[in-house]
Amino acid sequence: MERIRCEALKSKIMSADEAAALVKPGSVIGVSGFTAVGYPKAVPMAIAKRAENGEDMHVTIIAGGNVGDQLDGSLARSGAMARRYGFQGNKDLRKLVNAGKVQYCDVHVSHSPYLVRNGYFGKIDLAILEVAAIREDGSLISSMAAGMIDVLTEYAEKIIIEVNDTIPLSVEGFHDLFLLKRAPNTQIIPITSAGDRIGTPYAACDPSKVIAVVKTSLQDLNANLKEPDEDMKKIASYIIQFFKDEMKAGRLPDPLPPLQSGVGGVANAVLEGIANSDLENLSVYTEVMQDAVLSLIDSGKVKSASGTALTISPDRREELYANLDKYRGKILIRSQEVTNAPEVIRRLSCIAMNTAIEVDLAGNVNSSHVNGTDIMNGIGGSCDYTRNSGISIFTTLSTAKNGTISCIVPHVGHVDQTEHDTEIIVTEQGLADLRGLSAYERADLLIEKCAHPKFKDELKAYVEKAKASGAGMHAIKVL
Ligand code: 0RQ
Repeated sequence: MERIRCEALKSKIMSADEAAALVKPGSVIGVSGFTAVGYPKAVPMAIAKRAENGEDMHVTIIAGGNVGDQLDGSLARSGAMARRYGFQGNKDLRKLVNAGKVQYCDVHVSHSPYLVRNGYFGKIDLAILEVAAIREDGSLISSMAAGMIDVLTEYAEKIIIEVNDTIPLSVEGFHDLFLLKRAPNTQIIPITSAGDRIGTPYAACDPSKVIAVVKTSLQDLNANLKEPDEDMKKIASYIIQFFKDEMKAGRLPDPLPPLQSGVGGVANAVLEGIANSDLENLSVYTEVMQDAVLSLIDSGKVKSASGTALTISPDRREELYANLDKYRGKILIRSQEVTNAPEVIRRLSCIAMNTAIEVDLAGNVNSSHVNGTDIMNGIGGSCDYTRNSGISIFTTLSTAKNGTISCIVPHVGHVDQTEHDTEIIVTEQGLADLRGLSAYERADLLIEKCAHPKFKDELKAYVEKAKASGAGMHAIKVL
C-alpha cells in the first residue's frame, strides 16, 4: 500500500537537504521518537550539514525521550544544537552538556507534552516527525514510538514529515492516541486496565501546516541489550521471590498489577526472569517496551502490554517486523502523556521497577548524574512511575566501575527520587524492603542486604559516626 496517501501533500515531497533549507536558525523544534526509535533522521543530518558548512543554526530540540545518533549526535557534534529538552542518551551530546556547550533541561516524560501545550517552551516553530505513513486526510500513522507526536502536530506552527519505508506498514492499528486538552478542560484518562483502547490509531495532522515531506530508508540506531549476566539474574530472582511473598501475605493481588520496567540491561533481565518464572496472568503498563516484553507475550504470561515505544534490539527487529501481526491486539503504543500519566499509574497500582546509578542510606536515589554534577542520561519517566505506583522498586548493581565504587553511598550526589517515594531496593547482594522504616533502620537494612561486602564496614562506620555526632536522629547527618 502507498505510504503517502494524502494528495495535497504529494506536491510537498522533496529531498532532506531541500527540507532542511526551510529551517530557520534559532528555531524551536519538536521531534518525534522515543528511546532511539521513530525519530527523524535525514532532515536533522541535513541541518547538521548546514552548521558544518559554517551557518549558526543554534536550534532548540524538544524530544519526548532519547533519540538516535543521526539526530542528537549529528546536531550536537556539528554545533547546530544550542538547547535540548527531554531525556537524552547520546555520548557526544552528554559530553557537550557536561562541558556547558549545550544547555540541557531534563524534564519528566509525562510533563513534556504538558509544557509544550501550555507554551512553557515558547512557540514551537517546527515539528520534524518520522512516520510509517500519511493517511488520505493528512493524519499520521506513527512509528514504533508515539512519544509526543500528537501534541506536536497540534501545537507546532509548521511540520516536516519523514516517511520511513523501513517501518512496517503493519504497525497501522497498534497506536492508541488520546490528546489531552488544556486545563480547565483536561479530560479524565479512562484507562482501567493496560489493554484499554481509548483513542485513535493515528495522530490528527492539518496538511496545511506541512511544509515538506521527505522519503527515507534510514534505520533506527538503538543498541542491542546486554545479555542477562549472573548478577542481573540474581536481581531478577530476588524480585520474583518478593512478589510471591507479597502475594502470599495478601499485600499484592494475584494476578499482579501491571508491571512497569525501566530502560537498560538490568531492567530487561528482570522481565526476562519473570517470563521464565511461574508467575501468570500478567500485564505491562510501561513507558518503554524492550525485548523482554515480546518474551512475556510469547510465553503467554502477558495478554496485553502498553507503552509509548516498542524498542526492540536490532538483532530481533527483523523477526519482529516480519511477524508484527502476531502481536496485534496485545501491544498498544500510546502517547507518552498517557503512558506516564500519574492518574493512570496510581489507578492501576503499577509495580514500578527502575534502575539507579546510586542509592543512599536514607533511600534517596540518583538515577541521572555521575559524580554529582555530570549528567548520564536524565530522569526519563522514572519519577512519574516511582511517585505514583503501587510499589516502587529500584535495582542497581552494588558496585560500579569494576567494583571500585559502591552504589550504596551515605548520601547521593544528586537526588532524583526521594526517600519518600522509593520503597524496595535490590542489588545482586539482596533486597531491602524500606517500607515503614525510620532513617537509621533504613540505613542498617540497606547495608545488610544491598551493599557489597567490601564496602560494608566503611558504611557502618559512617552510620556510627553520624549517630555519635549528636545530630537529630530523623535523618543521617552529612559528615
Ligand atoms: O557507565 O557507560 O561508561 O560504562 O553508568 O550503567 O550499569 O550500564 O546501567 O544501562 O542499566 O543504565 C540509571 C543510567 C542505568 C539508566 C541508568 C555508570 C556505569 C555505566 C550505565 P559506562 P549500566 P544501565 C523509565 C526509566 C534513568 C531513566 C529511567 C537510566 C553507566 O537506567 O538512564 O530510569 N535511568 N528511565 O559504569 C559512577 C556509579 C555508577 C556509575 C553506574 N555509582 N558511579 N558511574 N555507573 N553506576 C523509562 C525511560 O524513561 C526511558
